[in-house]
Amino acid sequence: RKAPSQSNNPNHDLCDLLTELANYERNVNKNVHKYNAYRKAASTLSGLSERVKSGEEAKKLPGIGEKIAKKIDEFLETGKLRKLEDINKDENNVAINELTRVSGIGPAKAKELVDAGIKSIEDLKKHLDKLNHHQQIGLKHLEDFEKKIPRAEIQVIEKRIKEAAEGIDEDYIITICGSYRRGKEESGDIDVLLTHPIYTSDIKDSKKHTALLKLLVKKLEAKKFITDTISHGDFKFMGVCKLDDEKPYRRLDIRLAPHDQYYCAVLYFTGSDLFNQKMRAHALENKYTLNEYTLKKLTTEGTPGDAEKITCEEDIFKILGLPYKKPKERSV
Ligand code: DCP
Ligand code: MG
Ligand code: MN
Repeated sequence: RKAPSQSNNPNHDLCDLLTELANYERNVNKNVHKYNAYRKAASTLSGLSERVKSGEEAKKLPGIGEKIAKKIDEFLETGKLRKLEDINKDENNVAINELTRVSGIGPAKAKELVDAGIKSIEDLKKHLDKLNHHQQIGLKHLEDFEKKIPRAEIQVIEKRIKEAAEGIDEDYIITICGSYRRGKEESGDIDVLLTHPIYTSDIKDSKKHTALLKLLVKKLEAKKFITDTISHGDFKFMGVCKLDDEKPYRRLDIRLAPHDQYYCAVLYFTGSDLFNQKMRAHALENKYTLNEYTLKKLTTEGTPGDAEKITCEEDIFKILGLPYKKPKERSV
C-alpha cells in the first residue's frame, strides 16, 4: 500500500485517484494486471514537473492509454470520477480497502473478515483471535507502519546495522536495497540484504552459514533496535525496528543471500517491482531466465542451463545486452 502522494507533485490528486483505482483492482477484483496498469500511470504522472492539462496530453506519456486518458479528462472537468464514487458506495469495498491497511492482511483475508461481519479497524481490534501473528503486529503498529521513513533516518539505521554486523564479523557484506537504494527521499520499509564471502550456494544447508542471519538478528534485538519478529527463517527475517524513543516503529526485512548469488539478489531487492518485471521479460526475450537468485541461459528445449557467473550488477545488464541503469534510474 502506498501512502498518499506528496503535495509538491503538481498531479498529486490524479496520482491519488489512480492509486485508489489500483488498490480497488488489487484488493477487490484481484486483477493484478489492472493494478499494475494504474500504478504505472500514477508513477508516470508523479514524475512530471507540470500539471497535466488534458487526457489527450497524458496519452502521449508511457503507460497512459485511452481508458486512463478518459478518466483523467472526467476528473479534470468534474473534479470527481463516477467509477470511484460507485465503488465507494459499496460498503464492503470500503471495508476491504480499510482492512488491507494492516500489514499481513491481503485481499483474501480482508474479504474473509468482511464476510464474517468485521468491517473496520475498530471491529478488528475486538477480534484479535481471527488474526495470525503477522497481522496482530500489523494492527498493533498500524499508524506507525503507514508513516513514510525519511532517508536521513535510514542512513542512521544503515550505520547502526553495519556497526552491529562488524562487531560480529568484519567480513559481513550489507546493502540496504529497496526504494532507499533507488535514492528515494522516503521509504515504506527497510530492505536489508546480507551476505558473507564464506557463504556460497553449494553449501547452503550448513549450520554455520544459516547462523549468519541469526547472529545479526540476536545482536540487534539485544541492542533493543529490533522490537518484534514477524517471521524468522534461515534466510529471511521479517520484523520491526525502532531507532530511538522519538522515532516510530518501522518494518524491517533482512535477507541472507549466498555470496555467488548476491548481485542477482541486490538487483531484485532494489526493484522497483515494475522494473524487475520489465527486466525479467527482457531476459526471456533473449532466452535467459532471471530471478532473485541467478541468471541462466535457456536451452533450445527451454530448460535453464548453469547459472552465469555474476560479480556485480553490471554483469547482469551486460549479459542481457542492456545498457546499465543506476539504481536511481530504476523506479520506472
Ligand atoms: N519486489 C518485487 N516484486 C514484488 C515485491 C518486491 O520485485 N512483488 C522487489 C522490488 C522491490 C523490493 O523487492 O523494490 C522491495 O520491496 P518493497 O515492497 O519493500 O518495495 P520498495 O522498497 O521498492 O518500496 P517501499 O518504499 O514501499 O518499501
Ligand atoms: Mg522497501
Ligand atoms: Mn520490503
